[in-house]
Amino acid sequence: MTMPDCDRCACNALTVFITSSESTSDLQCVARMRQLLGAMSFHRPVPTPEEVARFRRRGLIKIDQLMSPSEIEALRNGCMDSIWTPDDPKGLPGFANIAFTPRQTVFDRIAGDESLRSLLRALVGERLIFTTGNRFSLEPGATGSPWHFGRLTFCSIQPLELGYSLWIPLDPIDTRRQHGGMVWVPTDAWDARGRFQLWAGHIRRGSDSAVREQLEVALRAQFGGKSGFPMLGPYDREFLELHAETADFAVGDAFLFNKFVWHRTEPLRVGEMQQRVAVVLRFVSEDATLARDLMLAATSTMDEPTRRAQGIFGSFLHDIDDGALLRSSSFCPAPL
Ligand SMILES: O=C(O)CCC(=O)C(=O)O
Repeated sequence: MTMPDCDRCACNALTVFITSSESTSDLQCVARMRQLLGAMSFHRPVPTPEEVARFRRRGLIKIDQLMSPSEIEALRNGCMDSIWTPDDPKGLPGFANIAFTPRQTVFDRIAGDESLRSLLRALVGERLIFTTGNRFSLEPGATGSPWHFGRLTFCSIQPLELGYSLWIPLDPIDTRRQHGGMVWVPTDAWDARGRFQLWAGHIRRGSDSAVREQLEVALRAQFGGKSGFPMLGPYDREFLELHAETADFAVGDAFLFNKFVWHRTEPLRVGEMQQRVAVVLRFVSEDATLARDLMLAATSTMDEPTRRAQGIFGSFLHDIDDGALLRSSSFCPAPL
Protein backbone atom coordinates (compact mmCIF):
# COMPACT_ATOMS: atom_id res chain seq x y z
CA MET A 1 0.00 0.00 0.00
CA THR A 2 1.41 3.43 -0.86
CA MET A 3 0.62 6.42 1.24
CA PRO A 4 0.77 10.04 0.18
CA ASP A 5 3.92 11.95 1.11
CA CYS A 6 3.85 14.33 4.00
CA ASP A 7 3.42 17.88 2.83
CA ARG A 8 5.51 19.33 5.67
CA CYS A 9 8.76 17.46 5.24
CA ALA A 10 10.39 14.66 3.34
CA CYS A 11 9.27 11.87 5.62
CA ASN A 12 7.04 8.91 4.94
CA ALA A 13 3.57 7.59 5.58
CA LEU A 14 4.05 7.54 9.31
CA THR A 15 4.23 11.30 9.27
CA VAL A 16 0.96 11.39 7.43
CA PHE A 17 -0.55 9.30 10.18
CA ILE A 18 0.73 11.60 12.85
CA THR A 19 0.12 14.85 11.08
CA SER A 20 -3.44 13.81 10.46
CA SER A 21 -3.99 13.10 14.15
CA GLU A 22 -4.56 15.59 16.95
CA SER A 23 -0.86 16.02 17.80
CA THR A 24 0.23 17.74 14.64
CA SER A 25 2.35 20.31 16.39
CA ASP A 26 5.80 18.82 16.50
CA LEU A 27 8.05 16.85 14.29
CA GLN A 28 9.79 15.53 17.37
CA CYS A 29 6.80 13.33 17.90
CA VAL A 30 7.21 12.06 14.36
CA ALA A 31 10.83 11.24 14.98
CA ARG A 32 9.97 9.42 18.19
CA MET A 33 7.23 7.44 16.50
CA ARG A 34 9.56 6.50 13.66
CA GLN A 35 12.08 5.34 16.21
CA LEU A 36 9.47 3.18 17.94
CA LEU A 37 8.30 1.69 14.66
CA GLY A 38 11.93 1.08 13.72
CA ALA A 39 12.47 -0.79 17.00
CA MET A 40 9.30 -2.82 16.45
CA SER A 41 10.28 -3.78 12.93
CA PHE A 42 13.91 -4.58 13.83
CA HIS A 43 14.78 -8.26 13.80
CA ARG A 44 18.15 -9.53 14.84
CA PRO A 45 19.76 -11.87 12.35
CA VAL A 46 19.70 -15.57 13.23
CA PRO A 47 22.96 -17.46 12.58
CA THR A 48 22.73 -20.41 10.21
CA PRO A 49 24.26 -23.78 11.25
CA GLU A 50 27.10 -23.06 8.77
CA GLU A 51 27.80 -19.71 10.45
CA VAL A 52 27.83 -21.35 13.88
CA ALA A 53 30.29 -24.00 12.67
CA ARG A 54 32.49 -21.36 11.02
CA PHE A 55 32.47 -19.23 14.18
CA ARG A 56 33.55 -22.19 16.31
CA ARG A 57 36.31 -23.08 13.87
CA ARG A 58 37.63 -19.55 13.41
CA GLY A 59 36.84 -18.03 16.83
CA LEU A 60 35.25 -14.97 15.25
CA ILE A 61 32.34 -13.73 13.16
CA LYS A 62 31.21 -10.44 11.68
CA ILE A 63 27.46 -10.07 12.12
CA ASP A 64 25.72 -7.62 9.79
CA GLN A 65 23.07 -5.37 11.31
CA LEU A 66 23.24 -6.99 14.72
CA MET A 67 22.39 -3.82 16.59
CA SER A 68 19.22 -1.80 16.02
CA PRO A 69 19.37 1.93 15.23
CA SER A 70 17.92 2.69 18.67
CA GLU A 71 20.57 0.57 20.41
CA ILE A 72 23.30 2.36 18.47
CA GLU A 73 21.77 5.68 19.50
CA ALA A 74 21.61 4.56 23.15
CA LEU A 75 25.25 3.42 23.03
CA ARG A 76 26.32 6.73 21.48
CA ASN A 77 24.54 8.67 24.22
CA GLY A 78 25.47 6.44 27.12
CA CYS A 79 28.93 5.06 26.40
CA MET A 80 30.66 7.78 28.40
CA ASP A 81 28.92 6.68 31.60
CA SER A 82 31.50 5.04 33.78
CA ILE A 83 31.30 1.35 34.54
CA TRP A 84 29.74 0.89 37.93
CA THR A 85 31.35 -1.07 40.72
CA PRO A 86 30.43 -0.94 44.41
CA ASP A 87 32.01 1.83 46.48
CA ASP A 88 33.15 -0.50 49.17
CA PRO A 89 32.80 -4.05 47.89
CA LYS A 90 34.85 -5.48 50.73
CA GLY A 91 32.40 -4.12 53.25
CA LEU A 92 29.23 -5.28 51.56
CA PRO A 93 29.27 -9.03 52.27
CA GLY A 94 29.42 -8.21 55.97
CA PHE A 95 25.89 -6.78 55.93
CA ALA A 96 22.77 -8.84 56.41
CA ASN A 97 19.91 -8.47 53.91
CA ILE A 98 21.72 -6.10 51.67
CA ALA A 99 20.22 -5.84 48.20
CA PHE A 100 22.84 -5.49 45.55
CA THR A 101 22.32 -4.96 41.86
CA PRO A 102 24.78 -3.11 39.67
CA ARG A 103 23.48 0.21 38.34
CA GLN A 104 22.03 -0.18 34.87
CA THR A 105 24.45 1.40 32.46
CA VAL A 106 23.60 1.38 28.80
CA PHE A 107 26.06 -1.51 28.45
CA ASP A 108 24.16 -3.62 31.00
CA ARG A 109 20.86 -2.85 29.35
CA ILE A 110 21.99 -3.75 25.87
CA ALA A 111 24.04 -6.76 26.94
CA GLY A 112 20.97 -8.08 28.79
CA ASP A 113 18.65 -8.02 25.80
CA GLU A 114 17.17 -11.49 25.33
CA SER A 115 17.28 -11.53 21.52
CA LEU A 116 20.97 -10.55 21.60
CA ARG A 117 21.68 -13.20 24.24
CA SER A 118 19.86 -15.87 22.30
CA LEU A 119 22.01 -15.12 19.24
CA LEU A 120 25.19 -15.21 21.34
CA ARG A 121 24.12 -18.48 22.96
CA ALA A 122 23.50 -20.02 19.54
CA LEU A 123 27.01 -19.05 18.46
CA VAL A 124 29.01 -19.96 21.56
CA GLY A 125 26.87 -22.89 22.72
CA GLU A 126 26.39 -21.81 26.33
CA ARG A 127 25.06 -19.01 28.51
CA LEU A 128 27.39 -16.07 29.08
CA ILE A 129 28.12 -13.71 31.96
CA PHE A 130 28.36 -10.04 30.99
CA THR A 131 31.45 -8.64 32.67
CA THR A 132 32.18 -5.16 31.44
CA GLY A 133 31.92 -2.62 28.62
CA ASN A 134 34.69 -0.51 27.10
CA ARG A 135 34.80 2.45 24.77
CA PHE A 136 37.64 2.98 22.30
CA SER A 137 37.88 6.25 20.48
CA LEU A 138 40.45 6.74 17.78
CA GLU A 139 41.52 10.01 16.19
CA PRO A 140 43.30 10.49 12.86
CA GLY A 141 46.96 9.65 13.22
CA ALA A 142 46.51 7.67 16.43
CA THR A 143 47.57 4.06 16.12
CA GLY A 144 45.20 2.31 18.57
CA SER A 145 46.13 -1.11 19.95
CA PRO A 146 48.98 -3.14 18.44
CA TRP A 147 48.64 -6.94 18.03
CA HIS A 148 47.28 -8.53 21.20
CA PHE A 149 44.84 -11.10 22.56
CA GLY A 150 42.46 -10.69 25.51
CA ARG A 151 45.07 -10.77 28.27
CA LEU A 152 44.13 -7.96 30.63
CA THR A 153 40.44 -7.96 29.73
CA PHE A 154 40.10 -11.60 30.73
CA CYS A 155 42.74 -11.82 33.45
CA SER A 156 40.08 -12.57 36.10
CA ILE A 157 39.36 -16.06 34.75
CA GLN A 158 41.60 -19.09 34.31
CA PRO A 159 43.82 -18.91 31.20
CA LEU A 160 42.07 -21.61 29.17
CA GLU A 161 38.50 -20.65 30.06
CA LEU A 162 36.54 -18.81 27.44
CA GLY A 163 35.78 -15.12 27.15
CA TYR A 164 34.27 -13.17 24.25
CA SER A 165 34.29 -9.59 23.01
CA LEU A 166 31.51 -8.04 20.97
CA TRP A 167 33.03 -5.08 19.13
CA ILE A 168 30.47 -2.54 17.92
CA PRO A 169 31.76 0.41 15.89
CA LEU A 170 29.56 3.48 16.25
CA ASP A 171 31.07 5.00 13.08
CA PRO A 172 31.29 3.33 9.68
CA ILE A 173 34.51 1.54 8.81
CA ASP A 174 35.59 1.85 5.20
CA THR A 175 38.81 -0.11 4.75
CA ARG A 176 39.59 1.53 1.38
CA ARG A 177 39.26 5.07 2.69
CA GLN A 178 39.94 6.09 6.31
CA HIS A 179 39.87 2.58 7.75
CA GLY A 180 40.24 2.89 11.56
CA GLY A 181 38.77 -0.58 11.94
CA MET A 182 40.12 -3.84 13.24
CA VAL A 183 42.45 -6.44 11.79
CA TRP A 184 42.41 -10.03 13.05
CA VAL A 185 43.73 -13.52 12.50
CA PRO A 186 41.25 -16.41 12.79
CA THR A 187 42.06 -19.05 15.38
CA ASP A 188 42.29 -21.78 12.75
CA ALA A 189 45.35 -19.93 11.43
CA TRP A 190 46.82 -19.13 14.87
CA ASP A 191 45.13 -19.54 18.23
CA ALA A 192 46.77 -17.53 21.05
CA ARG A 193 45.84 -20.19 23.65
CA GLY A 194 49.46 -21.32 24.11
CA ARG A 195 50.69 -17.72 24.44
CA PHE A 196 47.96 -17.08 26.99
CA GLN A 197 49.28 -20.01 29.03
CA LEU A 198 52.85 -18.76 28.69
CA TRP A 199 51.85 -15.28 29.80
CA ALA A 200 49.81 -16.55 32.77
CA GLY A 201 52.56 -18.96 33.85
CA HIS A 202 55.14 -16.23 33.48
CA ILE A 203 53.39 -13.73 35.67
CA ARG A 204 52.28 -16.32 38.23
CA ARG A 205 55.80 -17.75 38.71
CA GLY A 206 57.32 -14.30 38.31
CA SER A 207 55.97 -13.20 41.67
CA ASP A 208 59.31 -14.55 43.00
CA SER A 209 61.71 -11.75 42.05
CA ALA A 210 64.79 -13.94 41.39
CA VAL A 211 62.79 -16.13 39.02
CA ARG A 212 61.27 -13.06 37.41
CA GLU A 213 64.62 -11.51 36.62
CA GLN A 214 65.82 -14.67 34.94
CA LEU A 215 62.57 -15.07 32.98
CA GLU A 216 62.56 -11.46 31.86
CA VAL A 217 66.08 -11.62 30.44
CA ALA A 218 65.05 -14.64 28.37
CA LEU A 219 61.75 -13.03 27.42
CA ARG A 220 63.47 -9.93 26.03
CA ALA A 221 66.04 -12.06 24.23
CA GLN A 222 63.30 -14.05 22.50
CA PHE A 223 60.70 -11.38 21.81
CA GLY A 224 62.65 -8.11 21.85
CA GLY A 225 61.34 -4.73 22.98
CA LYS A 226 61.66 -3.21 26.41
CA SER A 227 59.59 -5.84 28.22
CA GLY A 228 59.24 -8.73 25.77
CA PHE A 229 55.45 -8.35 25.88
CA PRO A 230 53.08 -9.10 24.23
CA MET A 231 55.33 -12.14 23.55
CA LEU A 232 55.54 -11.52 19.80
CA GLY A 233 58.81 -11.93 17.96
CA PRO A 234 59.65 -10.71 14.43
CA TYR A 235 58.57 -14.00 12.85
CA ASP A 236 55.28 -13.95 14.79
CA ARG A 237 54.49 -10.45 13.53
CA GLU A 238 55.21 -11.44 9.94
CA PHE A 239 53.00 -14.48 10.38
CA LEU A 240 50.14 -12.40 11.79
CA GLU A 241 50.34 -9.81 8.99
CA LEU A 242 50.41 -12.62 6.42
CA HIS A 243 47.18 -14.11 7.79
CA ALA A 244 45.49 -10.83 8.72
CA GLU A 245 41.90 -10.20 7.69
CA THR A 246 39.74 -7.12 7.93
CA ALA A 247 36.28 -5.97 6.82
CA ASP A 248 34.14 -2.92 6.25
CA PHE A 249 31.50 -2.24 8.90
CA ALA A 250 28.26 -0.33 8.45
CA VAL A 251 26.88 1.20 11.63
CA GLY A 252 24.89 -1.60 13.31
CA ASP A 253 27.31 -4.35 12.23
CA ALA A 254 29.36 -6.01 14.97
CA PHE A 255 32.26 -8.41 15.40
CA LEU A 256 32.28 -11.25 17.93
CA PHE A 257 35.63 -12.85 18.76
CA ASN A 258 37.00 -15.04 21.50
CA LYS A 259 39.83 -14.13 23.85
CA PHE A 260 42.39 -16.19 21.89
CA VAL A 261 42.01 -14.20 18.67
CA TRP A 262 45.03 -12.04 17.80
CA HIS A 263 43.79 -8.62 16.73
CA ARG A 264 44.90 -5.03 16.39
CA THR A 265 43.53 -1.61 15.50
CA GLU A 266 44.11 -0.26 12.01
CA PRO A 267 44.94 3.45 12.35
CA LEU A 268 42.35 6.03 11.27
CA ARG A 269 43.72 7.82 8.22
CA VAL A 270 43.28 11.55 7.84
CA GLY A 271 39.93 12.35 6.20
CA GLU A 272 36.39 13.51 6.82
CA MET A 273 35.83 11.51 9.98
CA GLN A 274 37.40 13.22 12.96
CA GLN A 275 36.97 10.28 15.28
CA ARG A 276 36.06 6.63 15.24
CA VAL A 277 34.29 5.34 18.32
CA ALA A 278 33.71 1.67 19.08
CA VAL A 279 32.23 0.06 22.16
CA VAL A 280 32.97 -3.47 23.27
CA LEU A 281 30.83 -5.72 25.43
CA ARG A 282 32.81 -8.42 27.23
CA PHE A 283 31.37 -11.78 28.25
CA VAL A 284 32.76 -14.90 29.87
CA SER A 285 31.65 -18.52 29.93
CA GLU A 286 28.97 -19.34 32.51
CA ASP A 287 31.40 -21.91 33.95
CA ALA A 288 34.36 -19.52 34.21
CA THR A 289 36.15 -19.52 37.55
CA LEU A 290 37.96 -16.79 39.43
CA ALA A 291 41.71 -16.41 38.87
CA ARG A 292 42.31 -13.88 41.62
CA ASP A 293 46.05 -14.55 41.71
CA LEU A 294 46.36 -13.92 37.98
CA MET A 295 44.20 -10.81 38.13
CA LEU A 296 46.29 -9.39 41.00
CA ALA A 297 49.58 -10.26 39.30
CA ALA A 298 48.39 -8.79 35.96
CA THR A 299 47.24 -5.56 37.58
CA SER A 300 49.96 -5.32 40.24
CA THR A 301 50.79 -1.74 39.25
CA MET A 302 47.18 -0.65 39.81
CA ASP A 303 45.58 0.13 43.14
CA GLU A 304 42.11 -1.17 43.97
CA PRO A 305 40.13 1.92 42.82
CA THR A 306 42.02 1.93 39.50
CA ARG A 307 41.27 -1.75 39.00
CA ARG A 308 37.61 -1.04 39.56
CA ALA A 309 37.64 2.04 37.35
CA GLN A 310 39.21 -0.07 34.60
CA GLY A 311 36.35 -2.55 34.90
CA ILE A 312 38.69 -5.39 35.94
CA PHE A 313 35.84 -7.74 36.65
CA GLY A 314 37.36 -10.03 39.27
CA SER A 315 38.38 -7.10 41.43
CA PHE A 316 34.97 -6.82 43.02
CA LEU A 317 34.04 -10.48 43.49
CA HIS A 318 35.15 -10.40 47.12
CA ASP A 319 32.73 -12.97 48.46
CA ILE A 320 34.17 -16.02 46.64
CA ASP A 321 37.46 -17.90 46.84
CA ASP A 322 40.07 -18.07 44.15
CA GLY A 323 39.03 -20.89 41.77
CA ALA A 324 35.29 -20.63 42.57
CA LEU A 325 32.66 -20.23 39.85
CA LEU A 326 32.19 -16.52 39.12
CA ARG A 327 28.44 -17.03 39.12
CA SER A 328 28.56 -18.17 42.76
CA SER A 329 29.40 -14.56 43.75
CA SER A 330 26.52 -12.32 44.72
CA PHE A 331 28.32 -9.53 42.83
CA CYS A 332 28.27 -11.45 39.56
CA PRO A 333 25.50 -10.80 37.02
CA ALA A 334 23.46 -13.94 36.22
CA PRO A 335 24.50 -15.93 33.14
CA LEU A 336 21.99 -15.39 30.31
O1 LIG B 1 38.60 -0.60 18.99
C1 LIG B 1 39.78 -0.90 18.83
O2 LIG B 1 40.47 -0.38 17.97
C2 LIG B 1 40.47 -1.90 19.72
C3 LIG B 1 39.55 -2.86 20.35
C4 LIG B 1 40.29 -3.96 21.02
O3 LIG B 1 41.47 -4.12 20.88
C5 LIG B 1 39.58 -4.89 21.88
O4 LIG B 1 38.35 -4.81 21.97
O5 LIG B 1 40.23 -5.76 22.50
